[in-house]
Amino acid sequence: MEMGVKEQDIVDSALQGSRRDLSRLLTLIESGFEPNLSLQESWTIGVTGPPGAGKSSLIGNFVDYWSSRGDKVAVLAVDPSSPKSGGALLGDRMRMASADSGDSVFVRSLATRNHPGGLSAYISTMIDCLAACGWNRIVIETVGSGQSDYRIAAFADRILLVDGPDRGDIVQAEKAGIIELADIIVVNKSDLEGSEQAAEAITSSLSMDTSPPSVHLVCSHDGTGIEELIHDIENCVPESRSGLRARERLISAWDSRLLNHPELIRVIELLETGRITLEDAIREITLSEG
Ligand SMILES: Nc1nc2c(ncn2[C@@H]2O[C@H](COP(=O)(O)OP(=O)(O)OP(=O)(O)O)[C@@H](O)[C@H]2O)c(=O)[nH]1
Ligand SMILES: [Mg+2]
Repeated sequence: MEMGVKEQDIVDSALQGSRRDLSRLLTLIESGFEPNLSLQESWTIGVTGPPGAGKSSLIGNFVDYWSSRGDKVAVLAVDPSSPKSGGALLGDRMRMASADSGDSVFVRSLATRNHPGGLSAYISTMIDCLAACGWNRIVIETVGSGQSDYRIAAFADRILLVDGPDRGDIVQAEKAGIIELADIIVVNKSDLEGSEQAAEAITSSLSMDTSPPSVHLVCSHDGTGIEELIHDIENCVPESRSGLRARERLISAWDSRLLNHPELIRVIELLETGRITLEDAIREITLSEG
């Protein structure tokens, strides 16, 4: 999309701190708009894990900590599965924080359903945009209900995997290969039975790794272990897993390109009816690349 006068006004206003125009700008980006921004260094963390593990609650803790320290925290919540605990919870925090510490929290929900190839085409631009607008802590919350969901977390420079005391959750994460991507693993709900065993099981399953992620047992309800966790997050070296993350970003972008390809339906039909081979199909797609 070409940048028109109206778009430029929105960009300028967002850069000057208008939250409303920042929201509008993110909506424009979702529809393919690429603003001309001077690149800013960004600080990003992806928070992923199974539905209900406590990602939003944990992020709420981070928001309180960072905003009270004077940081500006932006949260991109991808497909919050429970609007009540996700969006609303952070919404409450946002109101709370803005009451006593100014406009220091910005929360935006993003739905993948309108984007067949996922959000990978937009997420980097959104991050750049938030950073340019002065948000110095950018959190991406994604529900890990499938590999491509987890994968979006790889667009952040640090990855936090959140789990509950239920061993089944971590097995799911293992299968999706997210454990290798995680810089830090959090077992939340330490107030519940089984959480300690879950943390131990995870730690021992990682003992063969050369640089295993650290494992934290926390309770986002009463704050147990949160400060140590934040300390670890702050000291996390983003370079250590950058190769793995680059790989995931590439796969996301590739998937997205394929799923949005104008010839995709035609090529699938040809495949379906046996008129071309899989090799031909790939050639068709790559040759007709615009
Ligand atoms: N007992 C206990 N419950 C918790 C804790 N943290 C969160 N919960 C509860 O777990 C439920 C899910 O919490 P959320 O923070 O919404 O979890 P989530 O991972 O963001 O969930 P989705 O975004 O829907 O995938 C809520 O009912 C929380 O109150 C905790 O430390 N202890
Ligand atoms: Mg949530």
